[in-house]
Amino acid sequence: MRLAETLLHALHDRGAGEIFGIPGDFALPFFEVIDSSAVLPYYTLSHEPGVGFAADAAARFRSGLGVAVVTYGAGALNMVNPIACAYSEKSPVVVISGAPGAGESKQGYLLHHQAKTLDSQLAIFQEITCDQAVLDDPERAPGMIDRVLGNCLERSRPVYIELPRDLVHAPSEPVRIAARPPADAEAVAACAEEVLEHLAAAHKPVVLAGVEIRRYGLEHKLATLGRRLDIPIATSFMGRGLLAGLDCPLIGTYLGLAGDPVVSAQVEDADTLLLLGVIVSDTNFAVSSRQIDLRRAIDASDGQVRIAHHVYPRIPLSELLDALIARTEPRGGKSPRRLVTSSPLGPLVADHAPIAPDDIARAVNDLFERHAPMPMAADMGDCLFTAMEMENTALVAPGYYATMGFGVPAGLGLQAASGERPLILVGDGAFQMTGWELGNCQRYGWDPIVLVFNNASWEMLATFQPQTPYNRLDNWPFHELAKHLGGDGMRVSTRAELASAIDRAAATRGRFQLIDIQLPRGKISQSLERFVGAHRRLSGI
Ligand code: TPW
Ligand code: MG
Repeated sequence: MRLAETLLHALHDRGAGEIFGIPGDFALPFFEVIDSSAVLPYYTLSHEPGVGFAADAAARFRSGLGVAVVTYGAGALNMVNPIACAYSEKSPVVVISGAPGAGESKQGYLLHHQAKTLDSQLAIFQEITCDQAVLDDPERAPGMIDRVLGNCLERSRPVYIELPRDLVHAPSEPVRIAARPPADAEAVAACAEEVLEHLAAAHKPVVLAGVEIRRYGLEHKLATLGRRLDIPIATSFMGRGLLAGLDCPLIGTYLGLAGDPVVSAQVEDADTLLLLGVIVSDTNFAVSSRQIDLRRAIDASDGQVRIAHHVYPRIPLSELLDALIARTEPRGGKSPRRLVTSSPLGPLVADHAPIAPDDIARAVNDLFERHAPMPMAADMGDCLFTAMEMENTALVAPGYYATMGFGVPAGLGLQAASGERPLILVGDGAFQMTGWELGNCQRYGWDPIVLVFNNASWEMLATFQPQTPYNRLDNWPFHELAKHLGGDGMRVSTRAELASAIDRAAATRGRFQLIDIQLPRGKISQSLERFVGAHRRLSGI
């Protein structure tokens, strides 16, 4: 086998489903093997940030590996922001960068795409990946690939692999997946028993579920545990979309003062809060009305469990859930609590009034009711806060790292990975960053529905500083651009136009459907309104 094939088969055997990439001369030999070996399908996009976001969304959707292949320097360094996002939001993306060959690097002159030294790129990615391998020795390469991919999945963080272009065809052994040391069963049992003791002693326990539940494919296990314990489950902001469609006592998404007050009160009043795979970040907790005392919480994340002042190391979340389920009894009948929200929006009124962001949530909820729910990708901006008012369905979004530019390429990654038609929510500012990637849909037959929240503004920022000129944008005609990119575009300004455009988009398959939704400047969703208000009050901005 050639080294490149060894790598491709290892990715496939570890569950990768496709590759996203952009070639360059240092990556061309590898691309040639990607194409001719046909081990994994591949999709090229237009700009490396899109490649990184698409691979990240595929990883999030699949609860497994996403793969991004780029060239050295100009290509790989263009992915620093998406991979930093994947690192902080725990998405297992494998970055594979072509690299100069061993001979070239010894010639003594600077090579194109070289930043400072030939190892600068590796050093930069060391900061934003959990493991790295430079495959400069075909004999050691299979072992390194196994270690790196194993760590990627175990830690659910990105990894970095550099493939020198002169070794792509070097003969190599296949990767043998080495057994990893199992967790200490006694430690897992002791930990599970202590968790159950705390829950049994509590009067008002609540489970807060975070992204690791999705990353490790544990939604069904959590639903089972939730039914058995009959403890209310809220998701974190990042965990929105978890448990969609499963029977369990889900109460909604916790967002402190910015969220549903019923859910916030329940989480903040809990006498024992069990955090399962939650990224404890300011987007969730800095907007709490009462500071949650994390010392009174049980925090299972990053492969360990912290209870008050002691830590059980090396407790994988999956094994903890197994141990908890094994120590609880099934309950008869359906789960007693259902998803509750204190302020259901109700259906869209299709009149001639201008559109507000909440109307978009109403229109989407109506669509999901008529058709099945669709997987969603949201960008940063009011579109993400509006998504909190939409039905709980599979959602990928940068809720913690909060980078713009995620939505459109992530939606493409969702469609490639799931085969389902996604719904993309994106602001006009974010669309200006990566919206062009829609031009790649026609080649691959992707047909997302794209809702552009077009307020001609960086509105989230304008909300903090309403008087300043620099947060105002021009009103770009995105609907007109759509047809040149191979899709259909519609511009809507009233609620009646929005309703009929969504119907038309849903009925038209095979081409992406972009709806340029004209929103008055200054009109934001209920969720963002509360979020900004809470931030102002608590941070003094
Ligand atoms: C890569 C900072 C956070 S929100 C925002 C900016 C510039 C405005 C978003 O405008 P958009 O949405 O997309 O029109 P909306 O609803 O607010 O009008 N650069 C990056 N990421 C972030 N988060 C910023 C800047 C920012
Ligand atoms: Mg905007």
